Amino acid sequence: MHKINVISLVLIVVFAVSMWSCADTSSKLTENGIIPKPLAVTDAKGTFTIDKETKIVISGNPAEISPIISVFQALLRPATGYELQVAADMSANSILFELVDGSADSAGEYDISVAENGIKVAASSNEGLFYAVQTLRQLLPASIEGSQVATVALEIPAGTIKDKPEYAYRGFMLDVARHFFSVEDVKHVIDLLAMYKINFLHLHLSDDQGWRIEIKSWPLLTAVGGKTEVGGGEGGFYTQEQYNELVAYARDRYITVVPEIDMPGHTNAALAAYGDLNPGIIVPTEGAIASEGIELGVKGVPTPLYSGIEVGFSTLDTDNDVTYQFVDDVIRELAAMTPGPYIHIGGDESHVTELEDYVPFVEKAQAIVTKYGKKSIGWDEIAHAKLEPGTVAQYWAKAENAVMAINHGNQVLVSPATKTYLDMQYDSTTHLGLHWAAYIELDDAYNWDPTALDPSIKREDILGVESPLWSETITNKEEIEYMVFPRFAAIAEVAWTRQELRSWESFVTRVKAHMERWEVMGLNYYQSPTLADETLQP
Ligand code: TNX
Repeated sequence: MHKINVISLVLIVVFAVSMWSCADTSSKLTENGIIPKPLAVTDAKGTFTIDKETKIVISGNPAEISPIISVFQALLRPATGYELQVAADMSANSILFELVDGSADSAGEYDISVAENGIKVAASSNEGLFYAVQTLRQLLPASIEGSQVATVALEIPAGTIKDKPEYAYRGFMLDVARHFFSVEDVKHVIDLLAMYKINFLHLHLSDDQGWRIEIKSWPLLTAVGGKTEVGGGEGGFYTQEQYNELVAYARDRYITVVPEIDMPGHTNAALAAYGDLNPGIIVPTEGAIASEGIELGVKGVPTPLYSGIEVGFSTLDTDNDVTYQFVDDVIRELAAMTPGPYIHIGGDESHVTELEDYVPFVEKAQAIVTKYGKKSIGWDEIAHAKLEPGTVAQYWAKAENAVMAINHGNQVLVSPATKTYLDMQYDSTTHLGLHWAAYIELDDAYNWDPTALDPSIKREDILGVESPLWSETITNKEEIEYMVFPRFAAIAEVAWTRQELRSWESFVTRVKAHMERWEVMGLNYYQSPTLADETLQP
């Protein structure tokens, strides 16, 4: 009896000490769980607690700052029930949001300083203030992500955070062509991207299996080309109204949409809609693999719809004026729905377009994009063409193509398939995804440096980093979540945080804190064995 009591006493003491040391750990700002990791963090004494009496104070043009205040209020509302009020002056319990003057290259920068009597947030742009809000969010307990009111203290340890993105373009690509995803699903993705300070959403809007954006001057693109998807499901498309809604939803979260029309290959859905675009080459029949069921396309005749996952079998007729009228109309309508600077013209895997046809096609498509006031992005193969100033080559497969673009004086967006492709399986047991490029575990997605991919690709040549999710095997929101998390957290940090500040050990601790958030958010994330607690291993 006595012995048992002593043991319990010892256990209680051990437990209390470990709880105390936990509490102590979580009370330091430098030991935060922020992803992507900020530029610099310091500690100070004390903590600040947000409660229902906390006031928000604005410094700067209220009309400019109020959207950010709404984001902050909305963030706190579901899990706290608080309706934080705006006050004119600072008090002993306030959060100041201040817009300050800044230079052109300070986009996205922000400072936070937390003291016992309040928080000050300063940035030279709304975007910076928005990122500061995302950082504050991550400093609050995971329960803040819940949709039910929970009583937890909203304590933030005192100290300062200075932050600034490394790359100007931090992107995610969603393939809505192989499988179609609803407006609601895309909004959900946008919400998740915003949390990780992503500022570009590239939508892969057309491919062999589907055309997903209404083009009023070519209505069959969606009426016919939008009718199916991989596996033969019903597919779908966005009306221009719905698309504009997505663009606005993203813009409210400081995310710019980059629409992609993949050309001249990956165009079977367009060829199925309009036979005039079809040069008459070999196309696989519905659901066929390359070696069987091959059918000869007939010039000028629509191809059958396609729901398999082969690539590289289709091409627009590059030697036909109708094709350029088509490209002009599509880009014109798309540019009118695109407030951002870029239109993506695809250009990958045009295996059945002769190089002598491919090069002038890309140059013409690029000129059309320029005519409508936008800059082109294309997959790295476009470097075979003469690129205009400002055109960006997206390096996914061949460093030599990226280097060719750089030698033309153009920048590259890095998306190496072996590191950033979120449709790659985690390992051979992953029930979703492909593995033609690699198996990509969480540490593979984290442990690489965009400036070390090739000796000829230097920091100044890199516009940014983008992580694509191709959807041949991905059919719904839960599957998107599974492939994206936790790897996307790694890529977001590669894009935001300078190389010398990143470390896998630090990332592991922080991503574990995010797993708690994902639990509360109900995300279907992958439990990476790279995060398994070593002390629990045999
Ligand atoms: C290659 S990446 C493709 C896509 C596929 C992807 C599957 C690129 C530019 N082309 O068409 O969906 O592989 O991983």
